[in-house]
Amino acid sequence: MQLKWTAVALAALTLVACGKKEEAAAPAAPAPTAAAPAPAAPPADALIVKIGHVGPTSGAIAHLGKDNELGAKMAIEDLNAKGLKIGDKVAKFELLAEDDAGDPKQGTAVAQKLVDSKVNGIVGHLNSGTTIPASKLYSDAGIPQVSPSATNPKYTRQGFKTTFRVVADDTQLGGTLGKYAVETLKGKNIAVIDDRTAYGQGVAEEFEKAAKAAGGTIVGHEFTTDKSTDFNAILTKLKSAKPDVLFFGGMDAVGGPMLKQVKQLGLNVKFMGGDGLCTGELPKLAGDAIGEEMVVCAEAGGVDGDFKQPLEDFKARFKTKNGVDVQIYAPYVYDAVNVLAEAMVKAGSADPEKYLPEVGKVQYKGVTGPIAFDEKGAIKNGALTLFTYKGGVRTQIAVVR
Ligand code: ABU
Repeated sequence: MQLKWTAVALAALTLVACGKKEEAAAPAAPAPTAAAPAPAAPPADALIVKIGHVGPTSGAIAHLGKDNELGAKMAIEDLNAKGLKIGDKVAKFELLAEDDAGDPKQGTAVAQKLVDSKVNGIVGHLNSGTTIPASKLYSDAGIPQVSPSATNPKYTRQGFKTTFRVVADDTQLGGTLGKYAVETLKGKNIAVIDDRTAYGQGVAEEFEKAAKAAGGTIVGHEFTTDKSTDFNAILTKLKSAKPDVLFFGGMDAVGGPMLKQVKQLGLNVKFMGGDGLCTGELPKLAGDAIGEEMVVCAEAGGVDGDFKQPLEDFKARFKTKNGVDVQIYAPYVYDAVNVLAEAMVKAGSADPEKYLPEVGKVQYKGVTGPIAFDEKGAIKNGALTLFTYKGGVRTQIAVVR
């Protein structure tokens, strides 16, 4: 994989110590810099458009599911306030929000419920392990689905016409991080742990391939689950191989406690992970084991240049409205809802069969940057943002394409 580093990115990379603390850009009570549209009551004959959203709003990563759901709510409120017209009717968007608890079986159960409710479009699910099985149900029903965060490449490679993703995938995430581990962090002996989920296993395999291709040696690859809390045995085994980098394929709810045990065992490593690790919550979950620039991870999206301000504005408005910072993917959810709405406007219809062809042709300028899809529904020219944690705050290193 060839990385194209922007001048800004390179400068940021060499000056990690001066990296921007993104949460610092969203003060406690900021004045919104992007005005929210004024609320307007929809007319009595408005076209009702049902958008289904699914994420794990219960369980260990409920903080991430709620983050996504809040992004969907903001999009729906903004669309309704704009009084958007689809065909000759003003649209009234309704959010049907479901909880899949990050569980594949619950994921397909709520997917069926949303299909039965005749939703016009789906945004979600959050996890690859729930998104992939649910996508078969949406595909069979002909309902467009845009995932804001499921990064396993298989999701858009099943031959379905209904699957779209507004973030980069695990090939790009794992590939970039593997190369970074060797070329920038100068890792030589690299250990890997994955949680055996569709996401964790996939991103770890891509990381491993790229790290080996860049000249690193994989000194061990151990396995855990997305519910485990005790990593003593696998960390002790890996410690004996003297790794200088440890990559974890999994989510922050497991990665945080794992970091605590890495510290307890005295493993002297750079701790790396994909987007599931790279959240605002990680410092709380890891405590002081987060270290100082010890963790390096990546979000599967990113903006630079003129696109930075709209994302900052969104994050500030999100904080004002919800009283919490964005965790990671709320802005991508916001854009995913808007992509569906844009396709409906272009088609002059919210009928899934009529507007589906327009989703693939969308050229949408979102708060997360420009969104267009390739022939499979994957984002074109997707970016990544590398982060570290400095002073307990998620801090941007660089945007990479
Ligand atoms: N992309 C990380 C979290 C979601 C997932 O793909 O499982």
